[in-house]
Amino acid sequence: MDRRSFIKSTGVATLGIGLNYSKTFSSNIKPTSNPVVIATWDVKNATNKAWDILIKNGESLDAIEQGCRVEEANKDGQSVGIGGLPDRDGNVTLDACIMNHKGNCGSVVYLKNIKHAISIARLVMEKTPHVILAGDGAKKFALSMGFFEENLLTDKSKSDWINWKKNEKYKPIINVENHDTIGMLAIDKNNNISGGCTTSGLAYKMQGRVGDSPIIGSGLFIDNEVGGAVATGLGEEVLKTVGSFLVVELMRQGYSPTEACKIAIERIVKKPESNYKNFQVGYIAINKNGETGCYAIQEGFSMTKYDKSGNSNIKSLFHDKKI
Ligand code: SD4
Repeated sequence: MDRRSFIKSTGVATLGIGLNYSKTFSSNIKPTSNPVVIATWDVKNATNKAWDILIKNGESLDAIEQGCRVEEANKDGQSVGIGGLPDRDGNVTLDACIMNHKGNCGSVVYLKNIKHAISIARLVMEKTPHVILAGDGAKKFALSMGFFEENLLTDKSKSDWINWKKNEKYKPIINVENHDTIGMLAIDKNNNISGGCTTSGLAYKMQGRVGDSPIIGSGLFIDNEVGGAVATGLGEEVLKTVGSFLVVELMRQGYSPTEACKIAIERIVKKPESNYKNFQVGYIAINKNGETGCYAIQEGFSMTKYDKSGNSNIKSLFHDKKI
């Protein structure tokens, strides 16, 4: 492929920007808007909790963990923590990961009966020589760290599952109740960026299925010199394009957070035989300057942002709209 067709295919031409590596971020850049926290979907309680920590000079990693825990403890959220919709056999299984400004990360997959998956992911990062713990091993580790088991299947999620079983049709739902997997990114007053992602995954998935959310590079990626990104939506499509890593690498090339998210979404949309009209993927991103952005395939995605001007929910641009 020559340079012209490469530029065209990556969407650079559409955006009217060249591949200008001289724009590469330098750690000398002094952010002006910090602290900032952003999260996928409409989760103002979660960003509020994170902001409380950031504004008191707290570390972005603590803000991320505590912010994500708010949604994990919310029984009404049916795609994260307690209350999450189960797999097709009735098991609520959680996936989560966390990454800090030093490039360290931890993750849990297929975790059962422990609601604060994000905290277990952090402990995997801090207390073990590993990055990912799965299933029974993840639970055993959580119990050894003082966490306790509880039933995560609420009456509401159980009755939704029983209704679903009448037809057993598996179709990922677009924009579940505007409030889905939580992905969160924060930059603190010391200009350090961290991120986290926590979910019960897709409703009625096959037993054993793991999505993008706990996979570093797909569901989440942080590079403290450049920025961070996190994904929500149909995890299989994010995994196939290593979406969050892609967004961060695009920001490294000089793209704004919104532009980077847009190009990563187009990577999915333009795949051969892509049936993107049937599913949703959304990205949010933050760069070292504290600038933020988001982009999705379908209308209906949003990002919650808490910065010095307050806590607000911002509608995302989506595939058919030009930026
Ligand atoms: C997954 N990406 O397990 C998650 C689910 C999600 O909005 O984000 N839903 O594929």
